[in-house]
Amino acid sequence: MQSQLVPNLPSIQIATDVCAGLNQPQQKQLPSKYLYDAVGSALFEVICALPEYGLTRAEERILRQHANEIVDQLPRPVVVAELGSGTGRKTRLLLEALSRWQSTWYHPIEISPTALAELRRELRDINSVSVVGFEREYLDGLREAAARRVQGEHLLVLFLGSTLGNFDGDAGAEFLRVLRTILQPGDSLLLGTDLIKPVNVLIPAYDDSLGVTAAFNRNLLARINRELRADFDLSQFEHVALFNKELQSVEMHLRSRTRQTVTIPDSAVSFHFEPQETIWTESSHKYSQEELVRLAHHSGFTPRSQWVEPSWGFAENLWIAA
Ligand code: AVJ
Repeated sequence: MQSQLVPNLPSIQIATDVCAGLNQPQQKQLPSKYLYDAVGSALFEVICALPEYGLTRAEERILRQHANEIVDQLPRPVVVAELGSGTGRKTRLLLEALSRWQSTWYHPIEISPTALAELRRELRDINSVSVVGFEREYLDGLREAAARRVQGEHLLVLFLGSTLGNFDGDAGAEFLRVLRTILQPGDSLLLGTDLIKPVNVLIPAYDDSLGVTAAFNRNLLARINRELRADFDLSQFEHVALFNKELQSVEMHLRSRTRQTVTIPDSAVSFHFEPQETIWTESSHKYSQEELVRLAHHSGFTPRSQWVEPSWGFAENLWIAA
């Protein structure tokens, strides 16, 4: 396997985003993408192994059982771009299935250089795959990946793990619409989506008994301390998972135990917290079948096939750009 990385320039984006989020007058918030530094990514790996969090294992079961069937439905030859590379365990199943037909260019798109490096190691032994990773935001990376294809090649975009559900409100639909404009008719999207399920299953999945998800959430503050030299006292913020019925989303928050002030000296700012005030750190939307069909058409795709894991409730959707 051949592999290379297109790196990003170091940025002050995180400082800007943190200040903007903590300055929100109604509900303080922090972007969930910053949960995934080296520590956060390692904690997320542990979450995926927890009995309460069945999402990742459900998707892996679908791909293990149906990878050949999925690949057989794709227009080929195909170049693969993946939004958020994860560990590569799920991707490997698809790339191996593809290798029965072709050798493949694979473009993981990921803002975490550690995740990209681990992914390259994980896929090193698949001979028929050439990896060129982009350390970019999803749509910027996708534009670069799309620009590299040659006449006659189709693009397959992988967006697994129900990461789409982390876009709040209409942002997910809007994201898919923009994504579609980067594609050509006949290109495809393999979209992993967690399905609606009982609240008494969902809450433990995001508030597990070992406290791993709590650590994952609170690491966001630890990261801001590390990278921006802020002074969050981690013992004064607690993890909260709640279900927003109206939006059909699990929300993670960090709740201040007391009245307190947090300072980021490098940015010369401080933020005040009331007792019980929360920082909203992530939403994880759960999809219905009807919503998925609507979403596909609304964003310029035709649903082609769907594979459902019934015991947890997860759907892998293959959509073709109309
Ligand atoms: C990887 C973003 C899909 O929303 O379920 C897991 C992240 N957050 N536990 C999800 C997550 C808390 C996960 N995604």
